[in-house]
Amino acid sequence: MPHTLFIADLHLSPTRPDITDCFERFMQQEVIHADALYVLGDLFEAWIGDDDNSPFHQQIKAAFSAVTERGVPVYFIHGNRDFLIGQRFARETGVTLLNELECIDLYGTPTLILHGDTLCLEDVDYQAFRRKVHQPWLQRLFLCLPLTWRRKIAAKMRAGSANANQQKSSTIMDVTPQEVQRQLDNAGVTNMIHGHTHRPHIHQWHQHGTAYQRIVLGDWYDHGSVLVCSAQGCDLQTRNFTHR
Ligand code: LP5
Ligand code: MN
Repeated sequence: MPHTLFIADLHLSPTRPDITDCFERFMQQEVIHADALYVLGDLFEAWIGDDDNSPFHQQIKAAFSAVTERGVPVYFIHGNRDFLIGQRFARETGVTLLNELECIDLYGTPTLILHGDTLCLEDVDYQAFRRKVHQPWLQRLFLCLPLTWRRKIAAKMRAGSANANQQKSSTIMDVTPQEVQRQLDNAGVTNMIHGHTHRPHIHQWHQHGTAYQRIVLGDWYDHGSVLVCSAQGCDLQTRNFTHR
């Protein structure tokens, strides 16, 4: 049956070969049979510039090229860890970079897709941080720095983030329901798919007699998380890290 796949929050890094193995298997065995793959951000643990062409990054890029060369389109929306993925990465992999918010036609159902960080408005510290690091001049400056410096700054940011997150309540780090509704209404659609919060679930609710659906993709920490959508609907599935 024709189907489209969605993933997010893999946080790929050389320190987690189990996640990389599962991702490569997924690309080679599943994505090649799909109509399309959407990666909704945080594919990498941290991305510090397309010029960081390490053997690990070459390996991941090869996995994308193998799929796109066989004619399966792959679309990417930036996450809060890899918002610096740029056109060079896109050229090298055949992946199409999308805007932070897109409306796609999913087998007849208009669906809003996004990473999900922009829905967490109660996390005011994060939103302030996001506004800063999304300034084009700051990104250009960062990308001019030597890779060793960039690696150190990214590590500091990751540590600062882990530390800050320990002080935040789980409500603050979840989406703000009013913002979900506002973005849906603004786009004039009833369906949304996102990641970021690491709380995989299919939420369904009614508002003024209209049915709404919000699908949250899971992270790839203990197992893979894959959303499979067809004309029949969407199914949130998991994948084992160890090959059985
Ligand atoms: O990522 P995660 O899951 O830990 O938490 C996110 C939010 N944190 C972030 C920060 C990223 O993890 C850092 C990624 C580095 C990317 C590569 C470097 C590119 C640099 C480009 C510069 C132009 O996104 C976290 C949210 C959480 O999701 C849930 O939504 O709460 O937000 C924060 O932690 C933000 C903090 O509240 C405030 C900022 C702390 C960062 C300290 C920076 C120190 C930097 C020193 C640099 C010299
Ligand atoms: Mn995220």
